[in-house]
Amino acid sequence: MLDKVKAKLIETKQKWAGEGRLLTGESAAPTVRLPPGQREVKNWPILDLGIQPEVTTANWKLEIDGLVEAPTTLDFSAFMALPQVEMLSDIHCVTQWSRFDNTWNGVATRDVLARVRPRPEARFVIQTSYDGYTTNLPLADFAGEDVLLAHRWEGEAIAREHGGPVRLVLPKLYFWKSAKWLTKLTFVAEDQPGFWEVRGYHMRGDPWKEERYG
Ligand SMILES: Nc1nc2c(c(=O)[nH]1)N[C@H]1C(S)=C(S)[C@@H](COP(=O)(O)O)O[C@H]1N2
Ligand SMILES: [Mo]
Repeated sequence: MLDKVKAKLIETKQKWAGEGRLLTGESAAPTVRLPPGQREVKNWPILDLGIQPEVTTANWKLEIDGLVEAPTTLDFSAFMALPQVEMLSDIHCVTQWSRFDNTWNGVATRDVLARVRPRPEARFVIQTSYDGYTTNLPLADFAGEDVLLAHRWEGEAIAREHGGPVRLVLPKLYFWKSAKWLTKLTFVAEDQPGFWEVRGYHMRGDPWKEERYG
């Protein structure tokens, strides 16, 4: 599927990484709401590789594997049977837009972790999506109390273009770390770069440290 992606967009973003574009050289404490080099938008831009897979709640599944005691595959009803939470958070995209106050409903990653029980060697999580996208995270970031696998935004099912039926939402890192159309979580001991990380983007991606490029 990735051969059909927006080659031009990928080329441009890869070039920015090479040139260190958009870096202000400033850094801010996480207490500052708008991270350096960001501007607030009121709309919600759509960013993806040009493929918006059509996944329904009927055929969606989430596989959780790798270094966990209890690997599992959840269909949508098993996912909805897990404890449900509501969270309010901000989005920060590496292309410099931020969107404040998004209300999400879904399953906290903490409850996913309680279910699969990562082994002590597990230190990173690789997300895989239906469009072939991948992105990596430190387990400590994935486990944050504000992180969830979301199925609703502002009270509505997450639209296909924004990654429905289920996407990750991790507010403390740039939004490329939040996979849309999520279908797999793999727990690993060694970090592995994902789609943008192999193209020059940061392995962690903290907006307040401007970890845009790696
Ligand atoms: N599966 C998948 N997830 C993805 C992407 C993608 O191309 N495919 N793009 C990432 C990027 S770069 C951003 S900024 C956000 C955009 O999410 P949005 O389109 O809902 O704003 O999704 C991230 N997750
Ligand atoms: Mo992005």
